[in-house]
Amino acid sequence: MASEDKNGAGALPVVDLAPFLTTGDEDGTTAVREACREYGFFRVVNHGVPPQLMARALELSAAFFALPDEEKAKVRPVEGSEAPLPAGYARQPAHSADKNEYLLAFDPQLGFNRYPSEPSGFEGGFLELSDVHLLLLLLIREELEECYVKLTKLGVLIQILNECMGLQPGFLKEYNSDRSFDFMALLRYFPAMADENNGISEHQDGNCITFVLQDSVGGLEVFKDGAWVPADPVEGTIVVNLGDVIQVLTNNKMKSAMHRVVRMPEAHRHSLAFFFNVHGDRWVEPLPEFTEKIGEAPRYRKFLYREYQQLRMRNKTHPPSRPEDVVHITHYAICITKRMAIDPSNVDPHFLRRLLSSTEVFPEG
Ligand SMILES: O=C(O)CCC(=O)C(=O)O
Repeated sequence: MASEDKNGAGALPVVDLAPFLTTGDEDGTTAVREACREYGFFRVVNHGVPPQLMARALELSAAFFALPDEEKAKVRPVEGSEAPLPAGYARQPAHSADKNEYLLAFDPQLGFNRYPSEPSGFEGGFLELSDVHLLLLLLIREELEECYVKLTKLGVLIQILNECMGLQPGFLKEYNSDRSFDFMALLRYFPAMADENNGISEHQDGNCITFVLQDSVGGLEVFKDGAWVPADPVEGTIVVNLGDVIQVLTNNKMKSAMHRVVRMPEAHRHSLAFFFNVHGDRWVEPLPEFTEKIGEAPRYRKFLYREYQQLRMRNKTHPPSRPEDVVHITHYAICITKRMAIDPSNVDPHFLRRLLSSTEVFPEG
């Protein structure tokens, strides 16, 4: 069973993966199904990623972001790289509502990743950095790559989801067998200002499932039943949320969870998000199990994952000035026009806003 957090630290359901990871036990499936129905967000324990490794990855990330800007600039993405998204360091544009900086990394075997090397001045011994800081930098590649490998393994959750969705055994594993579009983002959020505290605006992730590691600062929030619920840090646990691909495949039976990050006063927050994706050449559309086989109309037209991922990245690198120009999954929504009485007080305002900003509207049938 999915249990609730007992310490009041963010009321996310907690799923113990030990039974599933050790024996392939059904319990994992039941707990995930309950958690997905409730929130689309849950916390996993006994997930196979050693807590010490998680802590070190976050420390190293903090050490990286604490480097002077000119050092971070040395690992900016390489122009013309064939990485699915720009691998390396970036900072949100000044006019973006989001106030954070990040480092994107792909599967280490693909050779796209950029890591800091010796800071300038190393040879001359004129470093302003502490020895601890230097040591962390020398370890960063190895530790982050180990973390990447472990988080990729946690992608086994896709098999639990397959079961929860009632699909043919092995369907999602086969559909989603290529790992070259997965990526990991190290994030640093700046301290809140007196009058402004947005870290990442409310959004749903565009991928399949996301795994989030966070330091002790807090600020991640999940939208549920019309309110923002904190997903506070709990040491050693990983927060998991469903993304748009699962929402589309299930024709909205499972929801891509709405979330945001609020910045805290006087503290930088560090997190590490691993985005378990599908390959860019995959077509994504509602599966027959959630449409024709149950007599329901598809709520999305089919799209190539690569296209959606690029559009989403553009939201980040070139944030549109009008909120209605930000691309969400509603970009592919088929608007089912039925005459119905809507009580505005019962409509989720986020859903309504996205629906109205959808650029493609199709009549039913
Ligand atoms: O920093 C976090 O906790 C979440 C990050 C996130 O939502 C994102 O990168 O899409």
